[in-house]
Amino acid sequence: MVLLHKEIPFDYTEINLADKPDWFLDISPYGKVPALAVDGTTLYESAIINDYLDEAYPERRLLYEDPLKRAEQRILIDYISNRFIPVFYKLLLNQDEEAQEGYKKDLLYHFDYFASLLEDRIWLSGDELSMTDISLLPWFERLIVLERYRDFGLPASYENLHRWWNACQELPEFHGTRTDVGPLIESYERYADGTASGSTAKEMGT
Ligand SMILES: N[C@@H](CCC(=O)N[C@@H](CS)C(=O)NCC(=O)O)C(=O)O
Repeated sequence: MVLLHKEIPFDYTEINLADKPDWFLDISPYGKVPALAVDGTTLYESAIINDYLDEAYPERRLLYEDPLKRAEQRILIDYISNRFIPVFYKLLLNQDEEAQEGYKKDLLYHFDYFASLLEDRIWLSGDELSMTDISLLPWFERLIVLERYRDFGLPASYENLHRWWNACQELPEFHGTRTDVGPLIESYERYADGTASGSTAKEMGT
Protein backbone atom coordinates (compact mmCIF):
# COMPACT_ATOMS: atom_id res chain seq x y z
CA MET A 1 0.00 0.00 0.00
CA VAL A 2 2.85 2.40 0.74
CA LEU A 3 4.43 1.65 -2.64
CA LEU A 4 1.12 2.32 -4.38
CA HIS A 5 0.40 5.44 -2.32
CA LYS A 6 3.72 6.93 -3.39
CA GLU A 7 3.52 5.54 -6.92
CA ILE A 8 6.90 3.83 -6.58
CA PRO A 9 7.47 1.23 -9.32
CA PHE A 10 8.08 -2.28 -7.97
CA ASP A 11 8.03 -5.97 -8.91
CA TYR A 12 5.89 -8.14 -6.68
CA THR A 13 6.60 -11.80 -5.93
CA GLU A 14 4.32 -14.00 -3.84
CA ILE A 15 6.04 -16.52 -1.55
CA ASN A 16 4.61 -19.91 -0.65
CA LEU A 17 5.34 -19.88 3.09
CA ALA A 18 4.88 -23.65 3.27
CA ASP A 19 7.73 -24.11 0.79
CA LYS A 20 10.05 -21.11 0.89
CA PRO A 21 12.53 -20.89 -1.96
CA ASP A 22 16.23 -20.66 -1.03
CA TRP A 23 16.63 -17.28 -2.73
CA PHE A 24 13.92 -15.92 -0.44
CA LEU A 25 15.59 -17.25 2.71
CA ASP A 26 18.81 -15.63 1.53
CA ILE A 27 17.20 -12.19 1.42
CA SER A 28 14.76 -12.55 4.33
CA PRO A 29 16.76 -13.86 7.30
CA TYR A 30 13.67 -14.33 9.50
CA GLY A 31 12.00 -16.28 6.68
CA LYS A 32 9.09 -13.84 6.77
CA VAL A 33 7.21 -11.69 4.28
CA PRO A 34 7.35 -8.89 3.45
CA ALA A 35 10.90 -8.22 2.31
CA LEU A 36 12.00 -5.47 -0.06
CA ALA A 37 15.13 -5.56 -2.21
CA VAL A 38 16.48 -2.13 -3.20
CA ASP A 39 19.61 -1.87 -5.34
CA GLY A 40 21.15 -5.00 -3.83
CA THR A 41 20.17 -4.20 -0.23
CA THR A 42 17.35 -6.15 1.36
CA LEU A 43 15.04 -4.75 3.97
CA TYR A 44 12.59 -6.70 6.12
CA GLU A 45 10.16 -5.98 8.97
CA SER A 46 7.22 -4.09 7.50
CA ALA A 47 7.41 -1.07 9.85
CA ILE A 48 11.06 -0.56 8.92
CA ILE A 49 10.37 -1.00 5.20
CA ASN A 50 7.57 1.56 5.48
CA ASP A 51 9.81 4.01 7.36
CA TYR A 52 12.44 3.67 4.66
CA LEU A 53 9.93 4.25 1.85
CA ASP A 54 8.49 7.32 3.56
CA GLU A 55 11.96 8.80 4.01
CA ALA A 56 13.37 7.84 0.61
CA TYR A 57 10.24 8.97 -1.25
CA PRO A 58 9.04 12.04 0.66
CA GLU A 59 6.16 12.82 -1.74
CA ARG A 60 2.78 12.13 -0.11
CA ARG A 61 4.23 11.58 3.35
CA LEU A 62 2.57 9.03 5.59
CA LEU A 63 4.55 9.85 8.74
CA TYR A 64 4.50 13.34 10.22
CA GLU A 65 7.58 15.49 9.75
CA ASP A 66 7.13 16.85 13.27
CA PRO A 67 9.29 14.51 15.44
CA LEU A 68 6.85 14.41 18.34
CA LYS A 69 3.83 13.62 16.18
CA ARG A 70 5.89 11.06 14.26
CA ALA A 71 6.91 9.40 17.52
CA GLU A 72 3.22 9.16 18.47
CA GLN A 73 2.50 7.46 15.15
CA ARG A 74 5.35 5.02 15.75
CA ILE A 75 3.98 4.17 19.19
CA LEU A 76 0.67 3.25 17.59
CA ILE A 77 2.40 1.22 14.86
CA ASP A 78 4.39 -0.59 17.55
CA TYR A 79 1.16 -1.26 19.44
CA ILE A 80 -0.43 -2.72 16.31
CA SER A 81 2.64 -4.88 15.57
CA ASN A 82 3.42 -6.11 19.05
CA ARG A 83 0.12 -6.12 20.91
CA PHE A 84 -2.72 -6.39 18.41
CA ILE A 85 -1.40 -8.64 15.61
CA PRO A 86 -0.05 -11.36 17.96
CA VAL A 87 -3.56 -11.78 19.42
CA PHE A 88 -4.95 -12.25 15.91
CA TYR A 89 -2.48 -15.09 15.34
CA LYS A 90 -2.94 -16.61 18.79
CA LEU A 91 -6.71 -16.77 18.35
CA LEU A 92 -6.24 -18.49 15.02
CA LEU A 93 -3.52 -20.90 16.11
CA ASN A 94 -4.82 -21.95 19.52
CA GLN A 95 -7.09 -24.99 19.34
CA ASP A 96 -8.42 -24.67 22.89
CA GLU A 97 -11.87 -23.04 23.00
CA GLU A 98 -11.43 -21.47 26.43
CA ALA A 99 -8.16 -19.88 25.37
CA GLN A 100 -9.85 -18.69 22.17
CA GLU A 101 -12.54 -16.92 24.21
CA GLY A 102 -9.77 -15.13 26.15
CA TYR A 103 -8.13 -13.96 22.92
CA LYS A 104 -11.50 -12.73 21.61
CA LYS A 105 -11.82 -10.58 24.74
CA ASP A 106 -8.29 -9.27 24.16
CA LEU A 107 -9.22 -8.30 20.61
CA LEU A 108 -12.28 -6.41 21.85
CA TYR A 109 -10.03 -4.56 24.28
CA HIS A 110 -7.81 -3.51 21.35
CA PHE A 111 -10.90 -2.51 19.32
CA ASP A 112 -11.95 -0.29 22.25
CA TYR A 113 -8.60 1.44 22.07
CA PHE A 114 -8.67 1.95 18.30
CA ALA A 115 -12.29 3.17 18.50
CA SER A 116 -11.32 5.71 21.18
CA LEU A 117 -8.80 7.24 18.74
CA LEU A 118 -11.54 7.66 16.14
CA GLU A 119 -14.04 9.50 18.30
CA ASP A 120 -13.59 12.84 16.55
CA ARG A 121 -11.83 11.90 13.34
CA ILE A 122 -12.00 9.55 10.37
CA TRP A 123 -8.32 8.49 10.33
CA LEU A 124 -6.25 7.15 13.21
CA SER A 125 -3.63 9.93 13.38
CA GLY A 126 -5.32 13.04 12.03
CA ASP A 127 -7.30 14.42 9.12
CA GLU A 128 -5.67 12.26 6.45
CA LEU A 129 -4.71 8.69 5.78
CA SER A 130 -1.35 7.94 7.40
CA MET A 131 1.03 5.10 8.17
CA THR A 132 -0.95 4.09 11.24
CA ASP A 133 -4.04 3.39 9.10
CA ILE A 134 -1.95 1.47 6.59
CA SER A 135 -0.45 -0.61 9.41
CA LEU A 136 -3.83 -1.61 10.83
CA LEU A 137 -5.88 -1.94 7.66
CA PRO A 138 -4.57 -5.36 6.46
CA TRP A 139 -5.68 -6.88 9.75
CA PHE A 140 -9.22 -5.63 9.28
CA GLU A 141 -9.12 -7.15 5.81
CA ARG A 142 -8.18 -10.40 7.57
CA LEU A 143 -11.02 -10.30 10.11
CA ILE A 144 -12.96 -12.36 7.58
CA VAL A 145 -10.50 -15.17 8.40
CA LEU A 146 -11.42 -15.01 12.10
CA GLU A 147 -15.10 -14.92 11.15
CA ARG A 148 -14.70 -18.07 9.08
CA TYR A 149 -12.57 -20.10 11.51
CA ARG A 150 -13.33 -18.63 14.95
CA ASP A 151 -16.79 -17.08 14.59
CA PHE A 152 -15.39 -13.70 15.57
CA GLY A 153 -16.02 -10.36 13.85
CA LEU A 154 -16.12 -6.64 14.52
CA PRO A 155 -19.31 -6.06 16.54
CA ALA A 156 -21.79 -3.57 14.99
CA SER A 157 -21.56 -1.43 18.14
CA TYR A 158 -18.07 -0.25 17.10
CA GLU A 159 -19.49 2.46 14.86
CA ASN A 160 -16.28 4.52 14.73
CA LEU A 161 -14.28 1.53 13.64
CA HIS A 162 -16.85 0.52 11.02
CA ARG A 163 -16.75 4.08 9.66
CA TRP A 164 -12.94 3.90 9.53
CA TRP A 165 -13.00 0.47 7.88
CA ASN A 166 -15.55 1.65 5.29
CA ALA A 167 -13.30 4.64 4.48
CA CYS A 168 -10.32 2.28 4.14
CA GLN A 169 -12.18 0.10 1.67
CA GLU A 170 -12.62 3.13 -0.64
CA LEU A 171 -8.85 3.68 -0.88
CA PRO A 172 -7.13 2.94 -4.22
CA GLU A 173 -4.21 1.59 -2.15
CA PHE A 174 -6.57 -0.98 -0.65
CA HIS A 175 -8.03 -1.96 -4.03
CA GLY A 176 -4.56 -2.33 -5.49
CA THR A 177 -3.40 -4.77 -2.82
CA ARG A 178 -6.45 -6.64 -1.61
CA THR A 179 -6.56 -10.41 -1.73
CA ASP A 180 -9.70 -12.19 -2.93
CA VAL A 181 -11.64 -13.49 0.05
CA GLY A 182 -11.49 -17.18 -1.00
CA PRO A 183 -7.69 -17.41 -1.31
CA LEU A 184 -7.28 -15.22 1.80
CA ILE A 185 -9.35 -17.60 3.92
CA GLU A 186 -7.64 -20.61 2.38
CA SER A 187 -4.17 -19.19 3.08
CA TYR A 188 -4.88 -19.28 6.83
CA GLU A 189 -6.44 -22.76 6.92
CA ARG A 190 -3.32 -24.46 8.25
CA TYR A 191 -3.01 -21.88 11.04
CA ALA A 192 -6.62 -22.46 12.04
CA ASP A 193 -6.53 -26.27 12.04
CA GLY A 194 -3.22 -26.43 13.92
CA THR A 195 -1.12 -27.90 11.10
CA ALA A 196 0.96 -24.81 10.22
CA SER A 197 4.65 -25.30 10.99
CA GLY A 198 6.23 -22.04 9.76
CA SER A 199 8.02 -19.49 11.90
CA THR A 200 4.87 -17.52 12.73
CA ALA A 201 3.10 -20.66 13.99
CA LYS A 202 6.13 -21.54 16.12
CA GLU A 203 6.44 -18.04 17.57
CA MET A 204 2.75 -17.33 18.14
CA GLY A 205 1.42 -20.83 18.83
CA THR A 206 0.67 -21.42 22.48
N1 LIG B 1 7.11 -8.34 12.23
C1 LIG B 1 7.04 -8.83 10.87
C2 LIG B 1 6.01 -9.93 10.82
C3 LIG B 1 5.82 -10.49 9.45
C4 LIG B 1 5.09 -11.82 9.50
O1 LIG B 1 4.66 -12.28 10.56
N2 LIG B 1 4.97 -12.46 8.35
C5 LIG B 1 4.36 -13.77 8.30
C6 LIG B 1 3.17 -13.81 7.35
S1 LIG B 1 2.05 -12.54 7.58
C7 LIG B 1 5.37 -14.75 7.74
O2 LIG B 1 6.00 -14.46 6.74
N3 LIG B 1 5.56 -15.91 8.39
C8 LIG B 1 6.49 -16.90 7.94
C9 LIG B 1 6.13 -18.28 8.40
O3 LIG B 1 5.08 -18.46 9.02
O4 LIG B 1 6.91 -19.21 8.14
C10 LIG B 1 6.67 -7.70 9.90
O5 LIG B 1 5.90 -6.83 10.29
O6 LIG B 1 7.18 -7.70 8.76
